[in-house]
Amino acid sequence: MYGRGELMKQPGRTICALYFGTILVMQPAIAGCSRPAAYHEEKKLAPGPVTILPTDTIEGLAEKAARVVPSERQLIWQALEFQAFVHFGMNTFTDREWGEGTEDPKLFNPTEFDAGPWVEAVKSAGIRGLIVTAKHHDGFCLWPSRFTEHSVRNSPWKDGKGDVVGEVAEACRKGGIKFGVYLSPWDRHEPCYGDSPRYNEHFKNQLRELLTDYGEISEVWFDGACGEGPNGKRQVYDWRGYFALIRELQPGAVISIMGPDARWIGNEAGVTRESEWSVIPVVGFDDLPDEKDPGGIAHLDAQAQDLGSFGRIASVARLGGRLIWYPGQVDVSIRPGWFYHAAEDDKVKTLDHLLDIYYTSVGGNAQLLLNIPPDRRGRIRENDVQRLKELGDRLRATFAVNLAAGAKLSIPSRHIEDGVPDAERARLVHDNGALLEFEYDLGGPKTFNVAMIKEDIRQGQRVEAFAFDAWDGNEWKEIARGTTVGWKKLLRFPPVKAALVRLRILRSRAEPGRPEFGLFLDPRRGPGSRQ
Ligand code: FUL
Repeated sequence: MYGRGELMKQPGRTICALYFGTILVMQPAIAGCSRPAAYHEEKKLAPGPVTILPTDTIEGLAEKAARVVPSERQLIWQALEFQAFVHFGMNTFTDREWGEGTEDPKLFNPTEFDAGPWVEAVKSAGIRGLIVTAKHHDGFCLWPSRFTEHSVRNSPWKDGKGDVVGEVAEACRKGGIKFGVYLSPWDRHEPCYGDSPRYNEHFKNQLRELLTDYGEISEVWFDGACGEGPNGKRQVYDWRGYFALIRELQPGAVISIMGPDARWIGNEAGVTRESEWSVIPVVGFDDLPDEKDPGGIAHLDAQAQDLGSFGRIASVARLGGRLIWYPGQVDVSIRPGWFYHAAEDDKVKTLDHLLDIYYTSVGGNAQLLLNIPPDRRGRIRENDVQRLKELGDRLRATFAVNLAAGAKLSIPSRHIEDGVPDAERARLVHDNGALLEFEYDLGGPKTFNVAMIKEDIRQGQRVEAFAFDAWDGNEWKEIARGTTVGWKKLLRFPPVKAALVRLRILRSRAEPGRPEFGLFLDPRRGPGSRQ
């Protein structure tokens, strides 16, 4: 099934297979054509899973891969781009990363807790949502849950009348950012943990409290840690029941990591893959997470280097499975630990490091979830606050003016006619190897060192390779090239001065549509910068 595919005619387009199993869907006339509306009319776009089988042809697989699109909730989530993770709880007061569950609730006593400044600080970095650890593995609840004594209700903080989750939710709402919760299924305190049906009921009760008492919840973040309870038995989580409850009570909430809406990027260092796909093939037809495969549903190995290449799609199809829209989320801490430790006060990541993470995650078709842990006062430390502002200032200074806004776009055509034989068609790509070119006349010389390319992911993710060139007055000079684009691709390079630039789409799974394009100048990026 990996051989060259038969030429296959479909209404309005012709599909042919070219090099390395890459499939190109070519339009009879590319220039100026915009297929998205037609795809909708044909009801081809699929926000749900698309089945792939050993009987699928290469052409069929390419067509399927090109039409998987995000759900509405995934689209809203992707547009957030940058969120804050806030690890705060018992561990903040015991100087640990994982508590035992035996800690005395009286240890939880922030002296100057105020969620308002958390929200101000994260907003200064350009962050648009915040996820708080309502319950970490130690089982201590930051809200006064009716289903446990192990919570803020039995702490001295506000005489047991406080509610961290409630105050953070309120501050986010006031600040105009999204609010989400981390709820650890692994609970080292809860006595019924390990008695699977009972604990699942308990967990759903807690989930119900969070989903009903705090207004809109934009994301529920589950990690997959699992252990044995006091009865010596390993807990079996009722993922199906948890998901159903979330869909029922907060249909707009994205369920992340051990959930169907967003996958773990595969590391906690802020690193993305060169090719980051949101269309992911998964083996089999089981949608649930499995604790043996952290970071995803359907037995996905979220740490694998290749998650979405066409070769992988083809090998999954051989076993039978599905294509799902499953975008990556990059969770990384501003400090070495997830929780606050005074010993790490001088280990806050540098601005350059955070910029590297930003450009490769937000600018690499993933969402950035940057953890900022408050201290024992219940405040974000001054140097972390300062770093967040520096990051935001730098991003604002860079992205304030799009130098390509108003550029005149032209799309040189390849003049491909219907009925041209497959082999002939392959020769009809541009002389420079591009399937499709977009030329931008900037209306005069502009200096830039950042470029942005975006696909309209409502029509799927299609581009497999691209190059970006500038006209130096005599000839085209290639500035950068890359593979996937998706929601957003950001490229950094030494400053270039040019009046004419072009984007070459070198490989695409289907007609790529017209990308959104931007050019920017990061004014403070020195000539010695690494990229
Ligand atoms: C992991 C947890 O074990 C860590 O403590 C942290 O919360 C991280 C974000 O997820 O699974």
